[in-house]
Amino acid sequence: MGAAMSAEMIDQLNERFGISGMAAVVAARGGLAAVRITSPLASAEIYLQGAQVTSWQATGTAEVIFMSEQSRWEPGKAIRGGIPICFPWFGPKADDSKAPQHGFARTAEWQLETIAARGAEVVVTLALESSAATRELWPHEFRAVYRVTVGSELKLELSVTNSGQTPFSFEEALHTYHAVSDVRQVRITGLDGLRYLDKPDGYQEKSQQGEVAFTTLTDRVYLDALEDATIDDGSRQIVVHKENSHNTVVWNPWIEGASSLADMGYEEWREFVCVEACNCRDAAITLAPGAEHTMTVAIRVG
Ligand code: TA6
Repeated sequence: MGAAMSAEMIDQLNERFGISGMAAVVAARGGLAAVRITSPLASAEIYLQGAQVTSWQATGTAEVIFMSEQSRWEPGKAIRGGIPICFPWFGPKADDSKAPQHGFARTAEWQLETIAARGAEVVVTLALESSAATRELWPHEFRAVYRVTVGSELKLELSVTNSGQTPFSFEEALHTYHAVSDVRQVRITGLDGLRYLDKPDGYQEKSQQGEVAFTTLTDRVYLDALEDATIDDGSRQIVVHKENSHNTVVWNPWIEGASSLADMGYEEWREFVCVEACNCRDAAITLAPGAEHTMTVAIRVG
């Protein structure tokens, strides 16, 4: 899924959607089309492939989003880092081991619908609709709209509508790689007392005691996780606020996990922690025909 867009098509998108001095559509890494935002409040970058945010930096702060130096920048290949959109399933597809992990949204070419300046903020809207290619993997009619608001905070709204005639259930995640100085110094608060499924331990259900710290491969699905999570790496705090998201996934591959990832540098495992707004497993969303669901994330530097 996804083919490189020609330089001419990118120029046409820039002519149509660009906002002088605020937003431009450019040929970015690997020649892939991206929206580059330089507003008074923040800078950001969003690839049309996967509608993937790959950078957000509020003015006066350091980059908040981690990107791997080894990421591939090829059509149809998942970008390593940023904020991958996992949809319509999370992790491996339950009934098809050959299907792409985390669904097809993050490797699909999303349609740029609007770029709008709202005061000093910039709002970018992208859409993905069911097609012959998506139906081969998932036999449902849908329209997904992703609204990214770039300002002194980063706001992400993923809306899914059932545009078909039969109900369907889906999983979703905004799989954010947050940049940290050293994951071994990170503490995450806001998850205390929650039950979680511990993936490295066979998805055993456990209970979070106090703040989350990292000493090994960590891969957890927190249940009924409705409150803000705060990532503190000793030099700054990143606050992750969610709406309509029942799960929060926390992941760091540690050295052993990172060494098995071809698109992650040897030392990069220390430079990020994933804290992901998610609806998965028992919290999958079911939509009747015509119904819509919106999951929202707001990220700010504390
Ligand atoms: O969100 C955590 C996780 O599900 C991990 O199990 C790990 O697989 C990670 O996502 C990255 O997945 P990816 O397909 O991007 O390599």
